[in-house]
Amino acid sequence: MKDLGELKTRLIAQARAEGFVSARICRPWDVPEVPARLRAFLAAGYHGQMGWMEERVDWRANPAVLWPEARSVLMLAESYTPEEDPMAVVGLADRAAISVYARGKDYHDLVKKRLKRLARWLIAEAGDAAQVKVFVDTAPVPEKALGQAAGLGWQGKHTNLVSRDWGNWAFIGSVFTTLDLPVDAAEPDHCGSCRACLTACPTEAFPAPYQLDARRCISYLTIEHKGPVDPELRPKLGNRIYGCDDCLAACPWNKFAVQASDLRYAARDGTVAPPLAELAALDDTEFRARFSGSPIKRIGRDRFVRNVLYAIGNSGLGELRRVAQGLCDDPDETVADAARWAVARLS
Ligand code: B12
Ligand code: SF4
Ligand code: SF4
Repeated sequence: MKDLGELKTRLIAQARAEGFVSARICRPWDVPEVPARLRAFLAAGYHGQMGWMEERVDWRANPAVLWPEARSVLMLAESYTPEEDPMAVVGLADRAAISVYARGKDYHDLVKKRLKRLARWLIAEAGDAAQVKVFVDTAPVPEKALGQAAGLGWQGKHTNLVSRDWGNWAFIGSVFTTLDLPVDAAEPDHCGSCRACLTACPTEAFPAPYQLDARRCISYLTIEHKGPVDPELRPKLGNRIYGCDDCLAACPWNKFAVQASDLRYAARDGTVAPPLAELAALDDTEFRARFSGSPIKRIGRDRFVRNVLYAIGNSGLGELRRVAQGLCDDPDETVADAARWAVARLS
């Protein structure tokens, strides 16, 4: 067996060469607090319609159960720091706000390719006896908790991973392996008395620091939630039509944010402040063509136009009433409901 300490040093260097901003190692069983917290989250119903979170709870709660032969988990952070001010578009009445992570190419594809290359490198170096599996939001893995255990950063009060070296604009990926690689120290919490993310949230989605009620989160409401959104919450969406960045943008540790690792995360044409009227007019074919390769495509035209209509209703712009009026008889009942709501708000 090769020297695993030396292999780890070269593996981390290889991960950095691939573009990951940080790479650190923990054991799969280093997250003993997760099972009780995940069960509490589910028992409170905070997952809303994300019924898939109730499946394979034993795996999601405990990575050691997910793959019992695994001995080490390499946790990786990939920066997608925006070049433009992420909040500049929020409040531009006739424009749509699309969250930073969805302005470029789908991160699942980009991160997964990098993880696979890294896994192939590891097998080539360690020999066939080593087994490896890679994940990026593709399996029931508690990525943030593992990231903290490995020392990538800590789970901030907004529940996302934050680092003193790269802020919070980063995706997380993992490489599980049967190799017994030396581990790194967990990262302690550095939130202190700060509450910036909690107060920045437009929908008061945090019942307590470090806990998110997804049912109130704009990211959940615009991406995951099917059917009509609770009328009480619709005005709070503002012009956010896909995801939300308010809590992330508020974090003071972003002064240490590093440049995005891949140019393909940069905003593509038509994703920074596109006109609401233009988006409301998209039919299914146009929607698919416009958002090909983007994570936005996943929600489909109907949910997307529903979100655009809530933003139109929140715009206060009488001239957009006509746009909403034209969708009041849309074949999709949720779109038609959103259009009627928007017309009523603008009347
Ligand atoms: C489901 C999900 C969502 C849901 C629910 C989010 C959530 N916070 O749970 C919704 C749709 C709302 C969502 C939104 C977003 N998401 Co998301 N999401 C996930 C997913 C698939 C699972 C997360 C999960 O298991 N949640 C369940 C709860 C129980 O887990 P948890 O938040 O970790 O809960 C912990 C805390 O509550 C904590 N806790 C409870 N009490 C206490 C007390 C103390 C003192 C402490 C310290 C902790 C603590 O313990 C719990 C268990 O660890 C992960 C990918 C993955 N496989 O992990 C991506 C992931 C978390 N999402 C991500 C992103 C980028 C986002 C958005 C920023 C996208 C956007 N711009 O709109 C927003 C952020 C919203 C927010 N404030 O969290 C990234 C986060 C990267 C990072 N730096 O952390 C991930 C990791 C995907 C990835 N691979 O990069 N997401
Ligand atoms: S993503 Fe937006 S709505 Fe969700 S918790 Fe953060 S600030 Fe609140
Ligand atoms: S904004 Fe403040 S409280 Fe929230 S995660 Fe960042 S440091 Fe922690």
